[in-house]
Amino acid sequence: MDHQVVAQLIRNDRQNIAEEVLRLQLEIMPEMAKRYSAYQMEKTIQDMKYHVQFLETALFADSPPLFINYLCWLKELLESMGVPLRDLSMSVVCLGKCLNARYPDIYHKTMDKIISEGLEHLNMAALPSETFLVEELPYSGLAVKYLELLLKGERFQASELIQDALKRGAPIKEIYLQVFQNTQYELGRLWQTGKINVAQEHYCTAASQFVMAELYPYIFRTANQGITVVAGCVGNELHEVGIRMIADFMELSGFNTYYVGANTPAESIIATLVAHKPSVLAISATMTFHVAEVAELIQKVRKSKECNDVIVMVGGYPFNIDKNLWETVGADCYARNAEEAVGVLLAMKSEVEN
Ligand code: B12
Repeated sequence: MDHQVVAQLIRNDRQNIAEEVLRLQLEIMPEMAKRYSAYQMEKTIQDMKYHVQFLETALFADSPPLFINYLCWLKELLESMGVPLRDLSMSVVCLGKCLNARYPDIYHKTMDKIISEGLEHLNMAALPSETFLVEELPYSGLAVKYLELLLKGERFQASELIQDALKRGAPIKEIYLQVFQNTQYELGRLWQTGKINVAQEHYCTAASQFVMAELYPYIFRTANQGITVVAGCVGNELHEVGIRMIADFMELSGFNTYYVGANTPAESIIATLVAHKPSVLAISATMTFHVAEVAELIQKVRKSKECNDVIVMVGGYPFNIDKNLWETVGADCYARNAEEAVGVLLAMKSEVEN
């Protein structure tokens, strides 16, 4: 398939492409060198690498939405930093030029399709992203108060707020999805729009992981059905809260879980499957450029005689953008969130039990 071949070619040449794109852009916009500080220039090279990585994944999966979503996200991020939209648009144009100059004509149509759809969306007027703590949602008042406390640095009070809500009858699953998940999404939005800094996001995330851990006496009390799920992230993926929620919801539903968290090399995941013989492997990726790694991991699992019968479930940010992506990577199933994940596994119960 042309799109996967060209994705692989680009992957092998990422750094050179990123440098070449910046060189081309500086040729077309020489004044950029005066407008940007040395630090901004360094960041721009990093951005070019991200352009290449996201495009590469969109090509791998033949999925324009993955590249479009990236560009729209980056547009809002750069806007909050005062970077003009024309700089971003031009960098994408230069990426297209660079790739066409580098690779044979047979790949041009495939690459142009994704780049031109991306540019089209980039140049559309867009509303700023809206809060995730929407008033109409259940427990939104609790989520707002919880986030306010975390942003003030009051993690113990935030913990008390959650313990109190539990005592008053708020279900753990609602607290997870409506409070922890939505406040995490809101933190991302606040960072992306320049309203909080990286340290604030780190503090709040660490505090929420601590508050979640305090709920474990309630979670690990559930009767076990004897079905094991191994849950973790592919290598280099640092976002672990989503897959931890998946593991906790599975545990709450009576599955036995073996949670390995972020950044787990394929070989270690396979060794875990061989050692623990789970019925299900739940794999998470948040950064779109880790999708190819998910596909590679699944291929390795399928090739291994000792664990090729495991059911592979995937999920995370890119899988929620492109609803067919789970099939592209060769998984058996996918779910949008922790609640749906339990539903999907329960619906497959007879398969899972065998
Ligand atoms: C916290 C955070 C971090 C932390 C993570 C720490 C940790 N211990 O986990 C750190 C600081 C490491 C981090 C780093 C980065 N981050 Co970050 N991060 C976030 C943030 C704010 C919250 C993530 C989170 O906790 N979500 C809450 C969980 C519960 O939600 P979830 O992951 O979606 O999971 C649910 C579903 O997706 C699904 N699901 C997830 N996995 C699975 C698996 C299976 C099997 C199934 C069935 C379902 C499923 O179910 C889950 C539960 O309901 C998000 C914002 C966001 N919108 O998510 C940004 C965000 C994901 N990060 C972002 C970015 C850009 C980065 C960095 C590139 C920043 C940088 N320049 O370095 C790096 C990349 C690191 C890497 N290589 O992985 C962007 C990504 C944008 C994009 N277009 O891709 C986001 C969206 C922020 C933003 N709005 O701009 N980040």
